[in-house]
Amino acid sequence: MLYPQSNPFRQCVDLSGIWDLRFDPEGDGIKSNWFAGFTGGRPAAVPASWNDQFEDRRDYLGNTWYQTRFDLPWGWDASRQQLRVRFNSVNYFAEVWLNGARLGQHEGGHLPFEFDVTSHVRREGNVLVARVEGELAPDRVPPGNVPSDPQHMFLTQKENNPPSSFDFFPFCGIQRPVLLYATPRDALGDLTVITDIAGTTGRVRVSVGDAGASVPHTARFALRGHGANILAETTADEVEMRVPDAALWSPEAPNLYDLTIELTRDGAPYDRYTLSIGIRTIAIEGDALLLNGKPIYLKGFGRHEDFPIVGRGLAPAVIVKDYALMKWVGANSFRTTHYPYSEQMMDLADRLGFLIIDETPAVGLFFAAEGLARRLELCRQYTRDLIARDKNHPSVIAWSIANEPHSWLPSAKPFFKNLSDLCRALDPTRPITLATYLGAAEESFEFCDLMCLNRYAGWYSQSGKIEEGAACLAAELDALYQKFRKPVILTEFGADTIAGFHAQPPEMFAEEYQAEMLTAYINVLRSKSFVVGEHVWNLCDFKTSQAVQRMGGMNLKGVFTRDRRPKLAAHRLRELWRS
Ligand code: BDP
Repeated sequence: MLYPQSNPFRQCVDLSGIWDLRFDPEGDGIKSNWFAGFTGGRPAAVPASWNDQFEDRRDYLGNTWYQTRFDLPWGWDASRQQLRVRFNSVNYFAEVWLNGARLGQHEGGHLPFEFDVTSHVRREGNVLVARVEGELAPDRVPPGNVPSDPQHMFLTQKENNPPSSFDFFPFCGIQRPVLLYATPRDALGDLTVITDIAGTTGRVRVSVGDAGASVPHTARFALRGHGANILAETTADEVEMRVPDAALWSPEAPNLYDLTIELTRDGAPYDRYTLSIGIRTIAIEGDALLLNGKPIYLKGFGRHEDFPIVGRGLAPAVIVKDYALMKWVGANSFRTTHYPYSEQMMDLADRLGFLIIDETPAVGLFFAAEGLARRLELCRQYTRDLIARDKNHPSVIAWSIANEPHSWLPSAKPFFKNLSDLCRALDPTRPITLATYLGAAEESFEFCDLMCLNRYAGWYSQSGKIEEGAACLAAELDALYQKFRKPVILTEFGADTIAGFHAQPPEMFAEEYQAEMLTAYINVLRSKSFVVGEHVWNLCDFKTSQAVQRMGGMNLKGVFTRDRRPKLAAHRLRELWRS
């Protein structure tokens, strides 16, 4: 799936702005034909979650209608172009109409979907309407409103408001831009780029998907950058380009090349697309994670797309700031906890040299029989869509197929075998992982190349006892490695911390406690040769459901506050990671 772009053959406009929004708790919209256009809406920002824009609907997750109007830009022509509307992310469910005609529906937040509108669009006065809802249900992914018994999960969800089975606020709405875009008929539909290194030569294999299916065409390729200008041409669907003395991509030198592909018919170009690519390899050998054949150690964070007022809405300035903060601390990586991040976040990782463990929205999964087939089908859809969207990013070094599944029932294992088989078939070039709290009891590590462990000894257990917590961690890491003999990343560890609260000797919730706990953990991790990375939970404080352990509806494990001010731990990590 190619991100829309503008060039002499393609055009794209962003429909973001102030839309009309109407809450519909009684479900009146369909019978009142709101899909053809409605009145009485209130102004609402797109992209943004709706929850924190208004005073009256913070916890409301139900039926909600959005509407905007647009005219086709000058020169666009539905009789010779293909026009589409693309939603980059709507949480959780969307049903969409254009000028009263139903375009379709989509389930699952955080991944893009689009509709061909060529036959519905008018030159002027188009009305685009979406019904959106984010109700929490056991057969959705991520699930919510899950019964609290051992068949389902371990902790009761009823004590959370809203009752999610995950620890972040279930923000709803059109959370990333909505794009209207035009391509030529028979346009290039997809590109897959796989890179390899032979000595000092970079090998770039490009396959073309869906190009000009109905007409004969020739594809011309140009790979440019770092002094290279390599050209190739083919009528087949694949080409390999060789780059002598390639400038490899790495966190220290995130070198990118521009790959331009042009489709021609009878010698004349009719479509063009340019993609930034990085030449690099990623592999696991023994206990090591290798980037470009050399061992690499991950230092970084789990994070959330979360900011006051916009909720989970795309906020480009926050993305830029978060990268600046991560660089300042000395991080080189992060995991997209617990759902795919925006395309803009991914593009900047390529440019700035961050390594990403790219996670699907499969958080809080449980394996009781009811709804299981549906949850698996959704996870398969997310895996396919995530790989289709992110496969060409050099920054993506692994796929995470779940976070903290409640996987003690026997049905968990076939579930993850199924998902990891799918993932490997779609992308044999990247390691597969999942993040667990079960430790060595996580049977599905059998299907993974890398093991991600989340640990809070010294916080939820061994509370107030940092040294005992660290000893516990050391023993668990050893047990895990003994059982599976695969490299480990500690993908979560941390402590809730109230900025400005101090205690000496360190006490839970004080800035000193967080700094000391992270330090003790890092000392343990550095003593284990099979550990290949450490991701602190979390980069920033973030909003979650209200619960007794979540003061002010916040998870306070950030080393920065929600408005991005450093706690003591940020300075401590900076010392540890930059030295
Ligand atoms: C882990 C989850 C993460 C939570 C974290 C915590 O993976 O989403 O926010 O614990 O409790 O279990 O802070």
